[in-house]
Order: sequence, then C-alpha cells, then structure tokens
Amino acid sequence: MQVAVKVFYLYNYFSMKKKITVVGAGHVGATCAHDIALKNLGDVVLLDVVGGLPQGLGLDMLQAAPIEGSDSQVFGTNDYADTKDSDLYVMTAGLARKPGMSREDLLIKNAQIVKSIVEQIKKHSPTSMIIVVTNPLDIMCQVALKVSGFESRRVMGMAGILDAARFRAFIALELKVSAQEVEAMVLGGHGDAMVPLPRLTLVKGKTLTDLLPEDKINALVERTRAGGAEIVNLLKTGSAYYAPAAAAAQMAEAILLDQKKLLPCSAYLNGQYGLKEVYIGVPVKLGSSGVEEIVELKLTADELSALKTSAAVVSENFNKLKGEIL
Ligand code: TXD
Repeated sequence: MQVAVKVFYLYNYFSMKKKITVVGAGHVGATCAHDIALKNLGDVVLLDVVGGLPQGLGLDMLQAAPIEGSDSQVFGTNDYADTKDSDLYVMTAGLARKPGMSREDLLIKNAQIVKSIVEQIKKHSPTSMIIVVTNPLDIMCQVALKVSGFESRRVMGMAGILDAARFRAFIALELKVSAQEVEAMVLGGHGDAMVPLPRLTLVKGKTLTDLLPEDKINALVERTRAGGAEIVNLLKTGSAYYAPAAAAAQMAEAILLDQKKLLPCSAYLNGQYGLKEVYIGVPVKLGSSGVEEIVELKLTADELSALKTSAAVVSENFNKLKGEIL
C-alpha cells in the first residue's frame, strides 16, 4: 500500500467522519461522488476497475473542495481494501443503456458485476448500507440483498426520487411554477412499468388533477415514463447522470444525517401493498438505520394493480437470474 493510502486509511479509522464509497467512476458515480463531497457528508472513496480513472477524478474533486468550502476528502482507487469500514456504498458500476436498449437488456451483465462487487462489500464492510443505482434497478437491489445477506433495511435502490423529480420538472414547466412547489409521487418499478400518481401529486397543496386536464396530465406522465429514454436518444453514447447522481446523493444525505425523510425508493416489501419478497419503488422513511419504515399509501384498485404488474416484471426478471448467476 502506498504511504498516501495508508495515511488516508488510518485517518478514516480514527475519525468520526463518515466514509462513503462510490463504486463506479463513470458518469453517475463521479457526479454522485462530487455531490456527496459538496454536501460535506464525509470522506469519499471512488472505486472503478479502470486504472487511473478514479484516482484522477478523486484528485480533481479533492482539489475542488477548498474552493467549494467542503471538508470532504475524495480519494480514488481500484482496490476494495481501501473501502474497508465504509458506512455506505453507492453502487453505480455497470453498463449503461445505448439507444434502443431497454433496462432489462442490461440484466445478465450487470447482475454479474453487482454480484462481484457486493461480495467485496460484504468482505470489507459487513455492517455498511448499500444504495443501488445500477440498472435494471429493482432487480439489482434484489441481487445485492441476496448476495450480501444483509438485513433488507440496509439495501435499497435509487429510482423513485429521480422519476418523481422528472415528473416535478415537467409539471413545473407546464404550470410555469417553481419545481420546489411541486410534490410528486411515483411508485413502482424503475422502467416502463413505473406508476406516477397524479392524484397524489400536489402543487402548493392543490392536486394535479384539479389543475390540469386529463390529456395534459397523461402527456406529462408519458414523458416522465420515457424520461430516461428521451435523454439516451439525445446523448447517443450514454444515459442521464446529473439528476440520477443528485437523487442518490439525497438518499445518502438522508441516511448519514439521520434525516428521517420520506422519499420514494426501491425497497424490499414483505407484505406491504400485498407484495412479498420483491423490490419495488414505494415511499420509505430514510434515516440512520436505512429504510426505517415503508409507508403504505391508500391506493385505488387501478393504482394497486399497476404496482402489482410492475412488481411481477421485477420478480420475473429476477427469476431469470436464478441458476444462471445466483
Ligand atoms: O435511476 C437509476 N437508477 C439510474 C441508473 C439512472 C441513471 C443510470 N442508471 C444506471 O447506472 C445505468 O443504466 C448503469 O447501469 C449505471 C451507471 O451509469 P453511468 O452512466 O454512470 O455509466 P458509465 O458512465 O458507463 O459508468 C459505469 C462505470 C464505468 O466507469 C466502468 O468502468 C465501471 O462502471 N465498472 C465497474 N466499476 C467497478 N467494478 C466493476 N466490476 C465495474 N464494471 C464496470
């Protein structure tokens, strides 16, 4: 181990500062590491398989901190030993979608990547939490839970905050109001089966259904559902990363600062909403214990059936991995 690495490691061991490892120094991972450092949540280890990439980005972020007023130290590595005793991992490693690819096309490849990473997490930080970002999201959460053997409250996925943020942004554009005034709820799987809930979407206390006609709302829902693909088609070489990274950083903040925030996340259901043993997007309370509570909203029969359809897609795809990878 290099001297600098040893010093960083020792410093972390004796420090009360939190240690956050972001796995994958690609678009989402690097941006998220920077967001976490900007929020001053603790020291950040950025890990990737590509030699030099996390080290270079880590140095750049370390040097941005004095200007940005952050005390976070960012450090890049290719070695999991440097992630030892992390409080939290944000898992962004994997392949991203190219035009024409669905999130499910990434299934087998990313499941192998997630499995190999979670084995390392378990070995080096057995009491940590994991926020999964890698797609197909809900299934990768399920892979992470199975491979880690962690309690389900410690393994969760980022999707609902992003989907809700897209919905909020489009509603704000349509109504010409600040997005901060828009509270939106999106349930279900991250993908074509997501379930935006206009009935529970509020603009300064007024429900969206009272503010816009049905066809306008449907158009906003459709744009939200295809929000990721719209960006993939424009970028051509990758997928969205500013908003996904911001969403994962918000989850990290809620956990590390024990904020007890109610946020839509992919969480493991064990009877809630009549669903069992499946990860799906639902509102949860996020705090220092991870997913501290799953909030059960009163859904209409149609909404509940859409949530169940969404969960069935996740279970079906997860079952494809059994025997093959798990
Ligand atoms: O809402 C959501 N959950 C998402 C998910 C929103 C946006 C992106 N989403 C998914 O995150 C996307 O479909 C991908 O599966 C991941 C990462 O997306 P990103 O855009 O960051 O992909 P990049 O830029 O290709 O970066 C991936 C990095 C790259 O640097 C690889 O070298 C690295 O992952 N990688 C690994 N790092 C560590 N260990 C292993 N095994 C590994 N394999 C690849």
